[in-house]
Amino acid sequence: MSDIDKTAYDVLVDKISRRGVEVEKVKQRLKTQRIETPSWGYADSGTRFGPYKQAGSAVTIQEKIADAAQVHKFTGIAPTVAVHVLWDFPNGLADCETLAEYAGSLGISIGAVNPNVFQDRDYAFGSITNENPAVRKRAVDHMIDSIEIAKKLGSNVLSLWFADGTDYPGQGDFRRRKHYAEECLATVYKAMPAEMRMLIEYKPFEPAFYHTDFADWGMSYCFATKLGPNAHVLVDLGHHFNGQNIEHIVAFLIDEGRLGGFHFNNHKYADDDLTAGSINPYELFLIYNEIVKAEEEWIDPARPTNPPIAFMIDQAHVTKAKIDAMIQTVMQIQTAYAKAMLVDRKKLYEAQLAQDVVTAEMCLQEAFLTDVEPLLRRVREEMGLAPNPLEAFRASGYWEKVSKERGIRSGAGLGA
Ligand code: AFD
Ligand code: MN
Ligand code: MN
Repeated sequence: MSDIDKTAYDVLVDKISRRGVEVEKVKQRLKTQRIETPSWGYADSGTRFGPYKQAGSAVTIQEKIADAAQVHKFTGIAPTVAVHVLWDFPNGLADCETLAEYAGSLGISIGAVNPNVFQDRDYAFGSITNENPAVRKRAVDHMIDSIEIAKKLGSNVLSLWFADGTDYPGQGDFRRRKHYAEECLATVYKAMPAEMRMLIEYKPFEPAFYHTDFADWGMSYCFATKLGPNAHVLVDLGHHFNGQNIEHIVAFLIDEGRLGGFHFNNHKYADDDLTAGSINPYELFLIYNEIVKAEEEWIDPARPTNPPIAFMIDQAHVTKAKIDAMIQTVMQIQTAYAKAMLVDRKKLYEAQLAQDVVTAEMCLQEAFLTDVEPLLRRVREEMGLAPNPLEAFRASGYWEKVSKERGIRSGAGLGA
């Protein structure tokens, strides 16, 4: 039968089978892919020039969870929501009483718990690196309270980001601040239950303009390895200087068994929190190429195995409709994963050994340039989902209903 007579799916299956890729295994892995969405992505956000309010944006944690449940309902692979302690639980533990059950009633659960030690003005000169021991203690106590909240919510991931840093040379002592941070992290680490993981995020710039105390992957790695086996590095794609090779950082951390998770987004100039893959889809593919390689290659018992990776989105869309953009992001990440599984790894390995640069590069490019839509549509149909999650959500009438009920409001969080 000529390619013209076959469906797009059959033509795709033929093509990728010729690369030695087992399509049924790819489909199964796509069905079990898991992406976590952030509660703060459903609420109003903004820029440093002010909040940008949209009619219908979620305000309460219950509304955020209801919106997140829509993303999972139509994509089938977003069953957990990351929460932000002060933005979602302004009254702390009291706000969490029935939340796990509520999320469960909507078919989702709570994922990472993010303490907030960067918004209160007490932290203007640092949280766990502050010269004032009372401020350091306040930050540590908040993180320990966040551990209690995580236990209440059934979460095993404590996700830490510190805005600590200075704006001018001389303002702070790098090494004394590092010692304060090590001491505080050790106290928090010891307070975690055995099954909990600490993810330590890094960011080289903003809001501090001269230095940040957790500036790059190496510093987070160093803090994590001093703490113990349950502390890992969190890679936020927007937290690198332009041109940095993030897929190399990812490969290195996987090889050291310390890649704890991602905050997916994309950037053009800074930490823009744009939709993943919207500016540089090839970078997202190359990152997933390292993840897929690590999933597939024989595990060398002599080397550390990487813990389960938390694939989380960290975006707070300003100009896009919130739930549309979150579904779009999940679809972008799904596409990157599907393409990365289509690499002819045998041919790539042989080309690398032979120093055949063009063939090796073409192995990646031909996978990246493969239209995987027919495969994704088939996977969704086999999962009992609409072939296009975004179109299906838009046709559902959910947003028309809630945006009319909610209107434009003020609330907690980024866009308060
Ligand atoms: C900001 C920070 C960082 C953090 C996120 C949620 O840059 O990425 O993970 O807020 O707290 O984007
Ligand atoms: Mn982040
Ligand atoms: Mn960020």
